[in-house]
Amino acid sequence: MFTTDFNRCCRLPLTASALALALAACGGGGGGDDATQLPASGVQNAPASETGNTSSSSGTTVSNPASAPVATAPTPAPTSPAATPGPFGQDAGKYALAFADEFESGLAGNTWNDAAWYEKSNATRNYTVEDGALKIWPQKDASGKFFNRTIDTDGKYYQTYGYFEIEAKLPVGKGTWPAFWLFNHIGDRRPEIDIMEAYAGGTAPWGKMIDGQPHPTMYAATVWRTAGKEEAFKKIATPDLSAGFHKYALKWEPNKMTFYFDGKEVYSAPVAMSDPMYIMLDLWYGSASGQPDNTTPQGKANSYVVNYVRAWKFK
Ligand SMILES: [Ca+2]
Repeated sequence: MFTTDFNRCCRLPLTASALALALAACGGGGGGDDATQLPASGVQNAPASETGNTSSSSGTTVSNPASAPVATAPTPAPTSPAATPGPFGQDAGKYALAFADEFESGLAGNTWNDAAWYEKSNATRNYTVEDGALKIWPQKDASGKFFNRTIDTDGKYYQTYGYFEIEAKLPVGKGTWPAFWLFNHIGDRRPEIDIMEAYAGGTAPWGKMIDGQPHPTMYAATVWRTAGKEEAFKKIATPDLSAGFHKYALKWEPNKMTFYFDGKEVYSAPVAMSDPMYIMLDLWYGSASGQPDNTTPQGKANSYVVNYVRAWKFK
């Protein structure tokens, strides 16, 4: 449990000092697997008192919105882009499109990196852009190990505030840990906004066995002021996220962050963060999803498929 909490706690490798901070912080109300078990049908907000999402570092109490349960059906196929798309479900007139990749023509090297700044790109190719989408799939490399694949805009695109959205379908299998997040490394600070992290291999309701494979049936939204300082955390129960495309989004305002699933608000937290952040799409392994093994489906057919990523600024 503790190990699970810690691993979920911070996505980035930590320095020794940051590790100590993280361990201290995650021993508290970090919201691990002992948080409320939510029904798998539809999206529901658990009572705030049961999610343990009270900050242990800043004293900020994070509350849940009183939104009604949301039920969504997966989109069987990726949607086509509008000429000037607005955030799904939002008043488009309040937003100006600032960044968009519809993944129609390869991965633009002047926009994206294919490895995090602290690692080298693995030579085993486990991603592509085809059929109008970015696909990242589980694959063992030449040494026989699964490896992290990170697609990010570090050094190439940053944004502070606005609305951030992807439409994506998630992979299945033990150990898979797909994510969509905003991040930056500024000196020793590691501000991080996890818009979507899923753990198919995790204990229900993170994942559910279907036809012999664990499917993702919940995801988490998390905000870190820096490594080890969790400001907000929410588990969001969903339908099977590998069965079709869904929209995962964040509205980032100066004193508030609001998370959306298929255009419906699922969580809001009064967190103030003001750093420029870059965009990350990745497929990693571990944490609450467990370790990948020979049961984990490899290959393109089991991809984290991202139809688009878009970001708007407030007008
Ligand atoms: Ca697309």
